[in-house]
Amino acid sequence: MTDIDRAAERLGKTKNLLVITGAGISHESGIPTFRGNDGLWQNYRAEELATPEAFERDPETVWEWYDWRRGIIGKAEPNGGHLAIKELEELYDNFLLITQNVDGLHGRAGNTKMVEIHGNLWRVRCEREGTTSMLMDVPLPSIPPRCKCGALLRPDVVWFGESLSPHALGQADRAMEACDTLIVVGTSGAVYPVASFPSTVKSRGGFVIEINTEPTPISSIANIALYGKSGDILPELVKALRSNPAFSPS
Ligand code: BJW
Repeated sequence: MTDIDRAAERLGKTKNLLVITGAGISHESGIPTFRGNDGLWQNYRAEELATPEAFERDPETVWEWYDWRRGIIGKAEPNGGHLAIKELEELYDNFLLITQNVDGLHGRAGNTKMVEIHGNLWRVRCEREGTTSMLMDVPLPSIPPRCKCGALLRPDVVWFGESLSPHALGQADRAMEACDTLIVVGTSGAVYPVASFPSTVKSRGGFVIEINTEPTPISSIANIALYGKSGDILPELVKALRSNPAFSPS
């Protein structure tokens, strides 16, 4: 029996599925990851761009970085990995996707039972009023963009040192408590609190399946680690699940 078959067998018995994704799932859509050889932070230092201090110091540079990324993401399409996760949402009544990605590709693939736990880079927030709105222009007509009230707009994302939304954390906690299986895809497991979610699920009795091109700190606690591109492995896994005679979609 292959590891994919073993994973499909587990999914066949699963009643409540949690999926967590990171930048790796969007890599095959042409979006750079953060860490690794061609990661975004080979060229930029995180502390210079993804912190509130950096934005306070130099909003123009931070917005130029986001404008560049919005240009890449605006042209990208969901890949086979995103579409397979959308299929999983259809197959399970009890399903939640937690994505660390701010690119919006899971939503474009059709997922609705989803928490964008680090925000969304198409949404902006007024620094003075705290109100949010969508800003889809690519490239931005002026940098840094401003609210009608005159204050700076910022990307509605979670930077280092900022708290994640208590509502999103509550949803994540309930899903970690309820799920019997977690599939964790394309994350280096370097950024907290999400990096701790797989071990939380495991300690609460859940089964952890990791999908990544390479081993990560999550691999040591995963029950099954599937190494390869998520755009190949996830569709294969869904196919194996669908052909499992013991599986009846809920
Ligand atoms: C493929 C693939 C393919 C490639 N198929 N796989 C506990 C201990 C230590 C520190 C902390 C802690 N708790 C909190 C902290 C501080 C900090 C933190 O985690 N620091 C670490 C660096 C140590 N965390 C925070 O500040 C968080 N806030 C918080 O916890 O508030 C309370 C608090 C604050 C301070 C102290 C204590 C408590 C906020 C974190 C916000 C992260 N924000 C970013 C930017 C978002 C906006 C934007 O995108 O511009 O989120 S950083 C960046 O990293 C982004 C990502 O969502 C996140 C995770 O990255 P991800 O997705 O894992 O990407 P990569 O590139 O790292 O990995 C890609 C993976 O894909 C690799 O493994 C590849 O192999 C794989 N791959 N192709 C499958 N085809």
